[in-house]
Amino acid sequence: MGILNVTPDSFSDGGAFIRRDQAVMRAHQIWEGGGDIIDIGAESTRPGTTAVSESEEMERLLPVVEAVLEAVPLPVSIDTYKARVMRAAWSLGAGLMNDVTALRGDPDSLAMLAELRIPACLMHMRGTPSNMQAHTHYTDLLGEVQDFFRERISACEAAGIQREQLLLDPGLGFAKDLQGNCLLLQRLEDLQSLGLPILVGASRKSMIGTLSGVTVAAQRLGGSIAAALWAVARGAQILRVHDVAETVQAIRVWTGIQEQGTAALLRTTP
Ligand code: 8Y4
Repeated sequence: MGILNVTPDSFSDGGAFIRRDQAVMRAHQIWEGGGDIIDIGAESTRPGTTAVSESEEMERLLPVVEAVLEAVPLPVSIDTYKARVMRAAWSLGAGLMNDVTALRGDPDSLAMLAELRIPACLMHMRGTPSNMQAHTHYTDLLGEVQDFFRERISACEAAGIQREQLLLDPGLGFAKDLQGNCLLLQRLEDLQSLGLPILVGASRKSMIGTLSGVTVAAQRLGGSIAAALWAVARGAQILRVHDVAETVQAIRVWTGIQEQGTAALLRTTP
C-alpha cells in the first residue's frame, strides 16, 4: 500500500489542478513501483495535524480520488474516519476504508461500512491523534491490543459488517512508545490468531528514526525496509509505505530466497 498525501497547498499555492496532477504522478509512481493499493489521505488523522472539516476534507480528497482511479488500475484506500467522506469516496470507486479510529470516530461509520460492504482496516489507537502520545503506558500492551480488536470486531459484526470485510493494524506510533512499537512487531504473530489480514505501517516513523539515529524522515528508507521485512516475516499481508518500488524489491528478494530454496529442496529430496 503506497501512501498518497493530499496536502493543503500551503506554500506552492498552485491550486486544485496542480494538486491533482501531483497526486496522479504519485499514483503512477506507486503503480509502476509494484504497489497494490493507493492509500489517499487528507491528513485529518495524522499525529500532530489539526483536524480538517468535513467539507475541507471532501474538497481536497474527492477530486484526487477521481483522478487517481481514472489514471491507474489500482484499488484506492481512503484514510478517513468520517462516514460521509467514506460514502462520497466510495461513490467515486474507492474500495477500502483506512480508519485509524477503527470505526469509533464517527457514530455513523459502522452503519456506513455495513451498507457499503467494502473492506475496512481497524487500527489500534488509544485516545485521539492529538492526545494519544500521553497514553503510551500499558500494563499489558499485547493483551489490550488483542482485547481491542475483539471488541471492535464484535461491534462491527453487531452493526452488520461481515468479518471478512475487516483488516487489523497494530497502529505503530499511535499511543505507543518505542518499546511498545517493538513489542508489537516482535509479537505480530499473536494477532494472526484472530484470523484476519494484518496491515502494518512503520515506514519512516519515529521508531525507525530512534533505532537508526536518522533524524530526517525522508532518509529512513533502509530502516523502513528492515521493519517491512520483519513484518512480512511475521505474517503481515499489507504494508503501508512511502517507498513502494524499494519495498517491493526487498520483499521480492526475501520471498524469492524462501521460494527458490524450497524449490531446490523439493527437486533434490527423493
Ligand atoms: C514519518 C512518516 C513520521 C510517517 C511519521 C509518519 C498508519 C495509518 C498513518 C498506520 C494505518 C504516519 C494513516 C502516520 N499511519 N494507517 N496512517 N496504519 N492503517 N506517520 O500505521 O505515517 S499516518
